[in-house]
Amino acid sequence: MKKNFLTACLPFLLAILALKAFAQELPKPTPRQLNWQQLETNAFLHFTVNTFTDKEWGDGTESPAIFNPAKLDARQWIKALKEAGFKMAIITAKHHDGFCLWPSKYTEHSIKNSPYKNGKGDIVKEVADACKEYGIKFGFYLSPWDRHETSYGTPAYNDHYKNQLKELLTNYGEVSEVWFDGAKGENAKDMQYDFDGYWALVRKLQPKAVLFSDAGPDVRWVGNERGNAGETCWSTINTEGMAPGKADAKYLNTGDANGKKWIPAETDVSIRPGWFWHEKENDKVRSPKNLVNLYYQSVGRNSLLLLNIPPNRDGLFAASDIASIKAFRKILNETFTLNFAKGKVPPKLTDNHLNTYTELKEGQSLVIDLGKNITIDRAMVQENIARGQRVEEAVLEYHNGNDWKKIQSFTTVGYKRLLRFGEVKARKFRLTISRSKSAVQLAEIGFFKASKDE
Ligand code: FUL
Repeated sequence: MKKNFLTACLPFLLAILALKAFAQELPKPTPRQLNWQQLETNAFLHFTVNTFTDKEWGDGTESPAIFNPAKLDARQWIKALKEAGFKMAIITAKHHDGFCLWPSKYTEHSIKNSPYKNGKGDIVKEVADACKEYGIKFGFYLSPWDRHETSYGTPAYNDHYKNQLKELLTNYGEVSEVWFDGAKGENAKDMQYDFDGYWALVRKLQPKAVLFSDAGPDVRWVGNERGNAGETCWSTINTEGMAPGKADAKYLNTGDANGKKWIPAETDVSIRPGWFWHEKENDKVRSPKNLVNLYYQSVGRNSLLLLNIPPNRDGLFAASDIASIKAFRKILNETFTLNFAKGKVPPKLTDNHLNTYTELKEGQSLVIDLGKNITIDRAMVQENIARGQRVEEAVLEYHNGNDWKKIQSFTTVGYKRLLRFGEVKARKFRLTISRSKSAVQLAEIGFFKASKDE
């Protein structure tokens, strides 16, 4: 009798166990999200009629005749980006003013009615070709909000938008990211965008491209335009009730430890106060040091830095902007090339591969003995995010000969956590996982001394 009862219960017990295991499964990135995250620094290119009218938002009444970047050289932009270590360039193919940088068949409000190359130009193509030539990825921004198009505000606009999307997805080779801006202004407030339809089109025509909008589907907004990812930054969120233009910026900034979807944060910020080039902002270009700070606040907090460098009226990057991004990369290289942990920890922890890792359970520590006293002021920790994000809290300490002393405690790690602290001279360091969702897959660890220019 007793045996029969147990036999009868067994399938239920197994089902409960299986359900529990399923419930604890952590969200994980898709291969395209995983590749995207590891790019670390991408570039935004804001360029349209605004560059010539000195505005940030055009109203759609601008004449294409004003758009004449006579010396335009997209190779100059992309070469500078490549040399400064950027991995992708995203061009504003159409901003809110509706002016198209490519000769779209579906509107007259484009470069084809501009003096630029006598109406025969195609700046999207010039950028895509330059990206191919220099070996960086290509993406585009196509503003859903359109202040010029007459069908805007009616269901027909969705077809118009999809037609334009299709042109961009089919005529320019591989596309790695499509940016769907949530900004939507006063004209036709009740315009219902068919985002599901837009996204399905990208999936069909460019399956490797990640889709950005406020709350995903692949990549989310970081919640501000100051270049500041949350001190705690989860790659997971819940998206119920959110849509482009309707998302809680604070929530997006930190993500959600209990989020069910993997949608990492992208930190978009401009090298100048505005997104577009303005003469009066020529002396307000962020310094290399300032850009390095942005890197720590974005990449160093489990996000990706999308830095905007706006071409000027000649159609060139200003020399000041190029100098700044180059010096920025030089500082990063100087700081991060020599990892003092290399050779002192299992090789898999310094091999630059996320999928080779050491497991650390909650409460466990890794002691790193550098063999002699070394002065450091930067540290790096990375998780194998292919299996989800697990660290909730951790602490880095050094041994002063008698005791362990705290350097810094921190929360999330995810793809990368960078720590900055005053110089510490020690031989032994200790990383402890104080709290974690499940056993942490520690992929990389690094100890560095910052470049003197930082
Ligand atoms: C915002 C836009 O309104 C700005 O002009 C800029 O394009 C920025 C990246 O997104 O929503």
